[in-house]
Amino acid sequence: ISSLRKVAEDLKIQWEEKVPWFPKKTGDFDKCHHLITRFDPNLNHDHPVSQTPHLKCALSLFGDLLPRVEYTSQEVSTWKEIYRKLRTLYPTYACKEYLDAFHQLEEYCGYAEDHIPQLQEVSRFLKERTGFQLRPAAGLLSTRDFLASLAFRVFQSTQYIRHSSSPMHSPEPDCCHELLGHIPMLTISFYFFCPLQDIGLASLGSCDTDIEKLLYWFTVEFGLCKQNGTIKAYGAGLLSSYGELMYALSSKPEHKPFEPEVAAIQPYQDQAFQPIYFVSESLEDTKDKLRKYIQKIQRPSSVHFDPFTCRVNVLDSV
Ligand code: TIH
Ligand code: FE2
Repeated sequence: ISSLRKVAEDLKIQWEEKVPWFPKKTGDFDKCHHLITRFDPNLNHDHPVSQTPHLKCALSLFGDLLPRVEYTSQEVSTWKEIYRKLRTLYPTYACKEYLDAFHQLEEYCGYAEDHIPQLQEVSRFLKERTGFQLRPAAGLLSTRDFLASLAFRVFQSTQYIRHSSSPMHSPEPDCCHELLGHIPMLTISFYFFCPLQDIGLASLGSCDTDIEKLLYWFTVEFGLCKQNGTIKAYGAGLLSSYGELMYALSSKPEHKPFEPEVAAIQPYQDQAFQPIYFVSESLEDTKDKLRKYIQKIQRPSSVHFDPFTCRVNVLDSV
């Protein structure tokens, strides 16, 4: 028996050496907030990350404990400018599901041009709709840390706002991007609830190259789809940037049909607009292709999310 125990011990050690660490419960997220800083906040004072007061977020906080932020009147006016402009564009540029969700948020969740919704009120609304919860993030997270939280239906969101000099586009996420880009899509259960969590589960313990191929960028962030014969946006990175939204749906960039294998290896341009966008036949088409693609990915082990305990269980090692 002791030699069997030794074999099991050795196998466990081998597995742990090969498979990168990943969170098994939401309390583990305190180890999942590695930031990617492309600009040095000390040198670049215009960059949103340099606006430190909002960055001191208390970790481990969820739901009703999410910290509230007092936005300055200048910040609210930046929000207002972005909100007004995007609101006029959505009927033409956003997919129908987004538009419906956005109107619901205006009606039931305090979305308005004079008010930057607090993560706390939005998280409560989301939890009722799709079981997603928000957690504050201090900036652009590593893809690994960001995707890991999706496995638990937790969406890590920034709370600070972009600088007033660049309302039409921000190279990194800010609260306009989270609230206007992601949140409406996160309320649509039939579409995003499953594929998004599947992407998260597929990321757990995967190597860096596989993580980059999980299709996140050209669907969740920059996805386009056809609706009634025209192309509409469903990607959050487009729906929060009026500069890129108008550009993506103009004739300037290249539009390619959405094929997971092709989109998965397309490099994501992290400083400017994308030169290429992928267009699916419909939102259903995106969802089906995405799920099939994710299911085919070889994983180091199978993982299962237990909704009662909110834990991820590792089922076996391949
Ligand atoms: N470019 C988006 C915006 O201006 O709202 C923000 C980001 C999307 C994806 C990465 S950063
Ligand atoms: Fe995003």
